[in-house]
Amino acid sequence: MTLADYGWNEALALVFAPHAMAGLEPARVVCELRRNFYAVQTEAGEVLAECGGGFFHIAKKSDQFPAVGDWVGVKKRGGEPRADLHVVLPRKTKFSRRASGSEEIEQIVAANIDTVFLVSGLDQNFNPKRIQRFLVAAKESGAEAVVLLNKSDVCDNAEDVRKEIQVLVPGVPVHITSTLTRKGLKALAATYVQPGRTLAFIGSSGVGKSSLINALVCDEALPTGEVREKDSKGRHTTTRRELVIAPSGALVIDTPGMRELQLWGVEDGVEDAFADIKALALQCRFTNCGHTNEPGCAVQAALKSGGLVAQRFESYRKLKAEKVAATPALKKPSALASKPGWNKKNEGTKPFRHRFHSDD
Ligand SMILES: Nc1nc2c(ncn2[C@@H]2O[C@H](COP(=O)(O)OP(=O)(O)OP(=O)(O)O)[C@@H](O)[C@H]2O)c(=O)[nH]1
Ligand SMILES: [Mg+2]
Ligand SMILES: [Zn+2]
Repeated sequence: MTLADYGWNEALALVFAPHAMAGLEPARVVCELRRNFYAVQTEAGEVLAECGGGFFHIAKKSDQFPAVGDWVGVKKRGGEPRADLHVVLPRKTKFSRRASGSEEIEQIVAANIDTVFLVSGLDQNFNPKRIQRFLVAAKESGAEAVVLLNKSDVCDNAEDVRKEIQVLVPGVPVHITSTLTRKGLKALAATYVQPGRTLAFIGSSGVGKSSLINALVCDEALPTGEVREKDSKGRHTTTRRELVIAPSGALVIDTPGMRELQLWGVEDGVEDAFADIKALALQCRFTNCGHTNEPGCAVQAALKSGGLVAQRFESYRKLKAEKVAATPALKKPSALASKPGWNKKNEGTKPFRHRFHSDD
């Protein structure tokens, strides 16, 4: 496996040149093991990289710390499969959420992704509002967003649901899949699973993210878990974000299920995800129109004529109203964004090279 297999190219090499001059070697973050420790892929193989004191000195904000998918500069320690992580290259895209907790901290779920799949289960766990939320975050990320409605085998009217969702998210591909019957998988693989492309799978626990990755690309490399029968809730089988390379050459990031997605830096994402409403708003008579009962409101007119679905407008309003700090002031760098979903009891006991199978 070379670094090119992980997506390294001439454009990146150009950006990296000054760091190479300074004696650093390029690498891609494939797993967040625990705070400040990352498994990174270098040209010569995978090593354990640590963000040391030097890194803390320059990285002040949470989003400056490495995330899975990042390109970084490391310096190997002589004779060991270990390295010090010195620098994170600018990101092409990043999928962020607000970290849980009271502080406003950006948590980067995955960096430098081309496509983000928002996976929902067509069982009881199904939630259209959540899809719209995820979509706003996806738009904000800069990556292409695709909605997957998985577990179609347990749903009698999957196509009706798909149409319903499609109306809510115009312009975004919405696919029906099943890892049991393999419905939709071939088309997905043909369209999205290509060498050098980085794909991320995001959604609630138990919707089938790891199953989809296995079925699509990875040949059972990732552990999957049962869902509870009574409420279809997952068991948080995947516990950390991890990038794996598929036989097809695609790079796939699996993520732990998120109960909820707290939006981060949402303003542009909302506007982009609701471009149709934005376009309507430009036609309102008043530039500061609140789209409630102002005269000449194009949004209300579209709602009346059926050109705009009421449920979609409602989501737009709710998401706009959500309080999100655009630029949080962090007191200390220890308020890390990139907290791995890391299992405490296993601290230090697992050799990191076995990480693919060690989360169960
Ligand atoms: N009926 C049905 N079950 C599925 C399908 N895909 C996955 N499952 C099952 O759903 C359960 C959860 O699947 P996982 O792949 O572990 O779900 P996940 O989204 O990775 O969950 P976390 O890792 O906990 O976030 C497993 O029992 C799978 O076998 C599907 O298409 N149809
Ligand atoms: Mg999983
Ligand atoms: Zn208006």
